Amino acid sequence: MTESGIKKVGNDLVFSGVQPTGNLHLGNYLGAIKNWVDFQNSKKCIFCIVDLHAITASENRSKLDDFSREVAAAYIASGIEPKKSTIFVQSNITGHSELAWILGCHTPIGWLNRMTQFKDKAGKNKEKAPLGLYSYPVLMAADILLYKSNFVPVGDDQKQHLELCRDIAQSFNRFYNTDFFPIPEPIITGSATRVMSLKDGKKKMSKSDPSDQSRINLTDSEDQIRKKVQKAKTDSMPFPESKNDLENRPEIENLINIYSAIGEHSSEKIMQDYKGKDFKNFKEDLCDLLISKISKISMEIKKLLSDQSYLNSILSDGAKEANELSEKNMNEIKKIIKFYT
Ligand code: AQP
Repeated sequence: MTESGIKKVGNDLVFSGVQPTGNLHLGNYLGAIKNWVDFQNSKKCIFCIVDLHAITASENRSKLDDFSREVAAAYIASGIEPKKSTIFVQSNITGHSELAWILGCHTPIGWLNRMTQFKDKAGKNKEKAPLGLYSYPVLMAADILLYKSNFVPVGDDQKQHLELCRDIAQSFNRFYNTDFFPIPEPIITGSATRVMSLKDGKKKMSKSDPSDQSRINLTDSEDQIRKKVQKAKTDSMPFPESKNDLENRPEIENLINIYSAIGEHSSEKIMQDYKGKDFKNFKEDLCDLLISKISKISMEIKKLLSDQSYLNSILSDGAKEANELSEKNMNEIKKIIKFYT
């Protein structure tokens, strides 16, 4: 049984993904990729590059092949080992879109209408938003359920989509009176599950923010990291001493959370260490920490990107592995539905 008391089926399998939309940032790393690494030694892991999701926004529809290799390089540079984990590009496996259609038939429109990411991304132009953006969470459910995944490590922004995925899996299982799909558990861990913009602590750090100053990219140079952290918004109040002092200070809380996640110290310890000092000291130490972690990743990404044939071979092997499992599961799903074969 799982924590939620639901019977566990599936292979103890971990699944997650990132869109190939360029500029992977500290939020993607701390909220997602960093947390994937530890699973590799104990569970079967599948890490996807979700290009079908990327094309839901017109501005992301270019350089998908280069950006896919960039994400693969970022995975490997962050510690994902192709020998232990399956790394592949979503559009290489037809099962994702096939299952998305099937699951869409088990998803009431009312459930999709509650999705806040669609509301945020479509904005006032809802009528002109593409159907793909609206049904994005159904495709995400298909990504996860196609492999009968049990655990999905993601950032906090994906929590609602994961809850929907669980509802969709249960809706299918109930309708066909089966326990075929596991009910996947979201894994949202670490002290930086939602990294915020360096310029506005109420906004999520995001690739699509027009200001590059709002985020630390995994490919930023030491100099860029230093400048961005030094310019990151703070305030004129003293360094906080306890959690109570963080109230209404989202920018400070964000920087402390980043320090905590990168340096692996509790936020309480950080506040004790810096109380009474000014933000300059804290920011200098934060820069050193970030540079020691991110620069290594950044250098490794550059090295990997200079060997495209290596990256292509990882993605081709990964697609073969993913396809084997996808075909097996799709055949069983078709039998459950009683499609003519
Ligand atoms: N700011 C964040 N803090 C913590 N985790 C984050 N993630 C994204 N932003 C943060 C996590 O990264 C994984 C992959 O995300 P994605 O590439 O699929 O796209 P996203 O969540 O839409 O990321 P962006 O940067 O905000 O992209 P745009 O600007 O294109 O919408 C997910 O696990 C996500 O939770």
